[in-house]
Formats: sequence, C-alpha cells, structure tokens
Amino acid sequence: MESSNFSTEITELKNRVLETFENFEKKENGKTALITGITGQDGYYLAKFLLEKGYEVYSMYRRSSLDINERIDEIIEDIKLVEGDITDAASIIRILKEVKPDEVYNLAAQSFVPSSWTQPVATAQMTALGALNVLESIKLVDKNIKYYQASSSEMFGKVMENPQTEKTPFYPRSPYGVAKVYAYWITKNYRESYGIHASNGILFNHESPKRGKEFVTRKISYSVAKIKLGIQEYFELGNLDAKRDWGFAGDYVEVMWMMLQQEKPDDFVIATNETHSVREFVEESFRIMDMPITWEGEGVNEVGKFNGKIVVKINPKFYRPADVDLLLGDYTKVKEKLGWEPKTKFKELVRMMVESDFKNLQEQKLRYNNN
Ligand code: NDP
Ligand code: GDR
Repeated sequence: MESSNFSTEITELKNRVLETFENFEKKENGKTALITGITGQDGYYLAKFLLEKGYEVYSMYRRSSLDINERIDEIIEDIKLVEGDITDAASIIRILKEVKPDEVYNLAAQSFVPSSWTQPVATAQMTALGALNVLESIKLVDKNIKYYQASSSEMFGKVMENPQTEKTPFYPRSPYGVAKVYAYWITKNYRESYGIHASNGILFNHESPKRGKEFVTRKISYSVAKIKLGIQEYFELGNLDAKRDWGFAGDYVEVMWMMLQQEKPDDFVIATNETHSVREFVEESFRIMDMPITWEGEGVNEVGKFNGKIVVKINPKFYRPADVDLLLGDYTKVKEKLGWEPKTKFKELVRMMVESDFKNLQEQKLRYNNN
C-alpha cells in the first residue's frame, strides 16, 4: 500500500516536472509578434495560435467607447495590448520601437464589403493606406521585421478564370476589393524595393463561431439557431446565389505564420477548392437543426419555408451595387511549397457555427427564464 502511494507520488512529480519543462519551452520561443486587428475574428485565432507556439504576443487595438474584449476575453490575460490606429503611422512607429517585434501580422482593416460603399474613403485609409503605414514604419524602424498582409479573394471580384490562383488577374468589384489590391501591390513593392520579408496571404472567405454577425454565414447560423429556439420567426437575406469558397478561420491562421517562417517571402492563395452558394449554407444550417426547408417563388419574392411557415425572406437592401458571383480558390502552390492544406470541410464548418450559436443562445434563454 505504502509503496503504491509512493509510486503514484513519483509519477505525479514526474508529470509536473515534464509539464513545467513543456511550458518553459513554450514560453521560451524567444520571438515577439505584433498583431493589428486583434479584436476581429482572425485576431483571436491567430493570437491563440501564436501563444501556443510560445510567442510573446502584442496586439494593437484602437480606442473604443465599448468594451473591446468581447472576442478575446479568453486570451486577454496572455496577450499584451498596445493602443494604436492603422491610419496613424506615428502610432505604429511608436509601437514598433517599443515592442521590437520579429513579425507583424497586419489584419486590421475595414473588412465589411457593404460598408466600403457607404464609407469608401475611410475604407481606403484603413484597408489600403493602413498597409502602407505599417510597411513604411517597418522600413523606418527595422527592415528585418517580417510582415504578413491579409490580402483577399475579393481582389479577384469578377473572376477572370476558374479556379483562381496566384496568377489570376485581379478585377475587384467593391471599394474594399480595390483597397485590398493596393495593399497587395504595396506589400510586393516594399519587398522588391527594400528587401523586406513581406508576404501576401490571398485568403478566401473563412468563417467561425467568432465571425462578425453581419457577415452572411454568421448571420445565417445565428438566425437559424434563434428560429429553432422560437426567439425569431424569420430572417432576411440578399443574393442567395452568390457562391463562396468557405474555409475555417482556425485552419487559416496557421498558414499566416508558416509564410513568415520561410526563408524567402512569397504570395499564396489560401482556400478549400470547393464552392457553395449562400442558399446551400442556409439549407445546411436548417438541416442541422432538423428543420429541412423548401424554396418557393422567384427573385425578391422568393421565400424559404419550414412546415408551411416562412423562415427566410429576400430584402433587396442586402443586394450590393456590384456583387462577386463566384469564388473558388486553387491552393496547389501553398500545398506544394509549405505543405499546408485546409482541414475543415463545408458541412463541418456549418455545423460548428450553428451548434455554437444554438448552445450559447439556449444558455442565455435559460438564464433569462430563470431570472
Ligand atoms: P474583422 O472585421 O473581424 O476584424 C478587423 C479588425 O481590424 C478589427 O480588430 C478592427 O478593430 C480592426 N480595425 C479596423 N480599423 C482599424 C483601425 N483604423 N485601426 C486599428 N484597427 C482597426 O476581420 P477578420 O478578422 O475577418 O479579417 C482579418 C483581416 O483579413 C482583414 O484585413 C480582412 O480584410 C482580411 N480578410 C478576411 C477574410 C475573411 O474571410 N475573414 C478573407 C480575406 C481577407 P475594431 O474591432 O476596433 O473595429
Ligand atoms: P464577403 O462576405 O463580401 O464575401 O467578404 P459576406 O459574408 O458579407 O458576403 C458573402 C456573400 O453573401 C451574399 N449575401 C449577403 N451578405 C451579407 N453580408 N448579408 C446578407 O444578408 C447577404 N445575403 C446575401 C453577399 O451578397 C455576398 O455575395 C468577406 C469579408 O470577410 C471580406 O473582408 C473578405 O476579404 C472576403 O470575405 C474574402
């Protein structure tokens, strides 16, 4: 009996020592990263990923009258927040001097496409010139800092070929897409002009339970969960037939990091090589909640019904002045050069988002009913 207690204690001690060494190794990677856009979807996943890799993670946020912690609550104790604004080069220079990062991940942008028509100048300042501000600051402070630019499949817009690769010409369809094209080229230009290790990740749409609720996937998952719980009767959408190459944000942040670990900077398409319509996203979301829907009518009069009741309507206010009809990315280059591949398939992604919203809303409903 005594000897068995002793051996258990020894095993526990051994495990504690191993754990301490593991944590020590994790914390001692010795590298510092700066992320702009920490309060966004990708900011959360990237910061979590880099923390696990043992980075010291500094995160730039802009001052807000609201609580900035909503998405990053879980990691707030582990990251270091620094205040700045992507449109204010002076703030970026100050941060680079203070933080001395090895790597900068520039995720900050006005990223909601419809808002780029209502705020075109602000979009250009944040999404286009923001990248220039960071690159010029790197040039002035320390040209050895490696730079990641969050480029977008929106640059392909009215697509010139299918699927889209690193060689497909750009044809942006929104002020946002145009701004991202500028950011893409200025990244390449600073690489070629000043030898800065600057890479573009041309990321196709990527989603998660942390996605902003105005983007179509989260709008659908959140609304479907509410309808299932009887909190809402129906929701409204715009173009049901737009097709997107949707991946999972958690898969995509890994490749941002991989790009900065290569000897030479380069540009890569990051996608799943599958495309699905908004309509399919809606159908799959309802299917997951055991509410198979049917469609009736056409154009603005089309509706989605479950058990004879309307659950989806069309509202032309969600149509865009110019939409991107179809995106489909070819990730061959990144697979061959970096060995990266997406892990999460479309149906898994939809399930992850709908179930997460359902669970959270159900808990909220229970709390509300109990009060
Ligand atoms: P989000 O819209 O969720 O996050 C954008 C982030 O940028 C937020 O933290 C926002 O801060 C910050 N930001 C905006 N303006 C400023 C500013 N003036 N100064 C400092 N920070 C600012 O985007 P995602 O996380 O989805 O995307 C990250 C990046 O990747 C963006 O550049 C986006 O354009 C790009 N991208 C995204 C894709 C996707 O499918 N998610 C695909 C391809 C590219 P605040 O909270 O204060 O608004
Ligand atoms: P997108 O994403 O514009 O591709 O940009 P979003 O989810 O907003 O739209 C996708 C498609 O869905 C159609 N749609 C609707 N969209 C929204 N938001 N709301 C609706 O009600 C609705 N109904 C139909 C749209 O017309 C569109 O065709 C995202 C952003 O994250 C960008 O920052 C990023 O660069 C690109 O993905 C790749």
